Amino acid sequence: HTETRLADWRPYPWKLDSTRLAFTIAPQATTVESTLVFGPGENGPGAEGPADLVLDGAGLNTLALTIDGQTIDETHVSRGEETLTIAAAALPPGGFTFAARVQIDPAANTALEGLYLSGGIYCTQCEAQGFRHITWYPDRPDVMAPFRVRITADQPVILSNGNPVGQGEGWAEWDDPWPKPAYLFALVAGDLRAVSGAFTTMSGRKVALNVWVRPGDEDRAGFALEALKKSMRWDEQVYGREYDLDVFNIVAVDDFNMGAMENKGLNIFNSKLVLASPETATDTDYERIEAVIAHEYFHNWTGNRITCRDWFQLCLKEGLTVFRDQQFTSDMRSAPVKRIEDVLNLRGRQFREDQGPLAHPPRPDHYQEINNFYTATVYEKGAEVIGMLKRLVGDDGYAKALDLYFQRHDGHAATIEDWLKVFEDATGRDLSQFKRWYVDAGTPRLTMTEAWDGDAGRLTLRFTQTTPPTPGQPDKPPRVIPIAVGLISPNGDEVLPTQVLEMTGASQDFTFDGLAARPVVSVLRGFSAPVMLERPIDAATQAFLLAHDTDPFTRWEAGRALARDSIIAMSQGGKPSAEYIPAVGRLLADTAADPAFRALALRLPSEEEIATAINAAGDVPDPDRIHAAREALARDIATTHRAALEATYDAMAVPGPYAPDAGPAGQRALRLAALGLLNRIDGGARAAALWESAGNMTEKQGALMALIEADRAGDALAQMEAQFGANRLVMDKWFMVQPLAASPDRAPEIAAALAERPDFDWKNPNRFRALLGGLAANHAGFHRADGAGYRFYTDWLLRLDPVNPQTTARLCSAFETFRRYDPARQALVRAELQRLAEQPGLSRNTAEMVGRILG
Ligand code: DPP
Ligand code: ZN
Repeated sequence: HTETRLADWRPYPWKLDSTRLAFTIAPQATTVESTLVFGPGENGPGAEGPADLVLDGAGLNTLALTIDGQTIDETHVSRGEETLTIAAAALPPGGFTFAARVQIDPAANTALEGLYLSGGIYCTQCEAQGFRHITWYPDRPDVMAPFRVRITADQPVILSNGNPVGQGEGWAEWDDPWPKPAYLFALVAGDLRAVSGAFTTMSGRKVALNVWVRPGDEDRAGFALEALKKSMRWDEQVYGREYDLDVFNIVAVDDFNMGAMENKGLNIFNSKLVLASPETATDTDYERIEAVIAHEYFHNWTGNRITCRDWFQLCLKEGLTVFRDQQFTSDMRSAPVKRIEDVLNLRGRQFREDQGPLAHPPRPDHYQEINNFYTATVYEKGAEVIGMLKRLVGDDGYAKALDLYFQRHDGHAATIEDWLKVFEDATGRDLSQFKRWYVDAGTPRLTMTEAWDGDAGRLTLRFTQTTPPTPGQPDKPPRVIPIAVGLISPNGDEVLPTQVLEMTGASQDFTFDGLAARPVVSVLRGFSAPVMLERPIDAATQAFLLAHDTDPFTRWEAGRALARDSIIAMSQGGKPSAEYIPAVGRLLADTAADPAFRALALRLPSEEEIATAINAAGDVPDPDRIHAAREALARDIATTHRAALEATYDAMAVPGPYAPDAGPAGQRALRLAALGLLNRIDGGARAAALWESAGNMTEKQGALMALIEADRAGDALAQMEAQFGANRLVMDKWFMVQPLAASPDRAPEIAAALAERPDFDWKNPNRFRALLGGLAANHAGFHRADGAGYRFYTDWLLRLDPVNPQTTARLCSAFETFRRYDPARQALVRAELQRLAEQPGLSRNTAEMVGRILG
């Protein structure tokens, strides 16, 4: 398949001045009439002579094509696989109107790209290249135009982007004055109910807000609406960004490949990121809903008003918007807790990606299928890079640069070079070395060694950086690394508050003078750079940092390292660190600390994290031994600290009605962390009691997972099904937790039995991901030595691929770590990947993923 390359980007030769669309909606035959007014482009016919008109389209039944009202002579038309080219000879050089009439079939659209039906609701998904499934168009983000859209549909609610300009029985017309690329187009038609509110912007304009849901779901949409208002206020207060239309609509649909989509004025969401009630959603769901509502809203400026010149620049909008939603959540909830959660997520998904065959830079320079680049690297590492930039230029420099970015690029399609230039112009810094973070893949290894000169009272820290090879990038020059450091005296007082060291060389020394005694170094505070830190440090010093560090991230990290080292040692036949179990006791006794922080500190690293660490140390992880070691450590902790865990469990019961706020959510998290440990020694008794008494889904799900682990969940699962059988989102949880929490020796069989059920609605991406993702997240179960996990998983990828290539391709990443494991497991995975590769008609999406993973 052909590759698209950044180096081949050329400006579009024509300027699209306006887009008019008229839809006549019907399930099998929707007609789309488009009228596109083109003028000469900046680099178009005037500058470079006559230019052809190249339009993108896929799966269209073309009924008519005209230029200035005249049918285009077929001799001027040539057709490619997904393009239509009209020869320059047929185009008046001063400008023209292109019109097309096409027919499409939304009912047959199972790929969920373009216009499709989800449970009777017509909706669209056009990012990245879905619009070409709707009509012929320059489907590229740097072609921006105002849209006017008229929709005729036998549906009570008809929505599109922008402001409503007219409506009647069975039709509506919408006008979006803000020039936008086609990927931000959206249309919705269906039987929907609005949960409505209003927002008055900083300049006093009133905006109508609606969250549209299916009849019956209205009582689960209020939290999303409030999150939207908070997001709008926050973006005004922190970034000075005001909303720019009279109405903001959000629609929840059940069938959606991604989480949500920022279409101008008409966000379309996966219903799991909108609908929430205490009985159906967990604290984590609430936090995610708030964050994703914010994320999509923030795109209105970072993504929509300023968009990407081409898809290689995806992290320009995604990295920045993730960074902004992380800031928002930090402000709404607990900043230290949010930082730790983000680092866990980064390490669990992005570091994993960066160390395997799918590694790519935040700004890649080639792809076969852009949908395969909506990755943890583009999103989460893209956000980390902005965090580093802010640390390097300071808060004021960041604010100035962002103001300049909005001023200079509003209404345009920009690049990473444009982004870095505003920082250079606003702060006077040279960012050429910093740019490596955008163009190089791989996670740098940062080592630190210490030299102490007691006579001089001088501490020298020596840092060394190297980045391992990644596909296509064997050698990488050093990067700029901001290293936040603090020094703590042996009595526990901080002698040097946080300082940011700027490392630019491959190896570099930093000295600290005037120290009365050798301090303990707290390094990479706040996780100041996305690197893997290696330092010689003993367990006693880690325990000291866990007790005394003033930076919550490095404090947590010290405990994490002790737990990780303990499990690794146990999995290799050794003993847990002597420091770790007593340190857990101190943590349980520290009732003054934030419960959410204590919950994070109490939770053991995942088996996947242990496997990653063993691999990074150059050894081969054994999934069964890792599983056994982690279980044994949990039992040791529970046995040693039984009384303190029971006291914590009791003390963290939250009285009164449920509230999804950070405070009570933190208490519930700590309570469930204690339950998880006690569950190893009480045979599931406490979990069974909690299952009976819990009044919210957070505790219900926690109890259910513990019951599955204790192998006594039969009644609970039956009750949950009886109560929530008709609730898709709750049943997704039901499908997910069973393979996830099952004993590895049964997980693949449990997943296979669930897949036989009539309510395993596998064409629904949420349901498919729940079951397959649940199994893939059961590390020892998925990697079971007999290959049953791999086989089951591949059988289903093969089945889904012709139906929904995007979702299939994403799920292939479960195999990205396969080279870490022993030769027998590697051979089993390779055979499954071969089976995929040899499938006739395999989608371009999946073929690219399989090809890259096989290498
Ligand atoms: N652009 C979307 C988002 O990240 C993904 N389709 O919000
Ligand atoms: Zn986004």
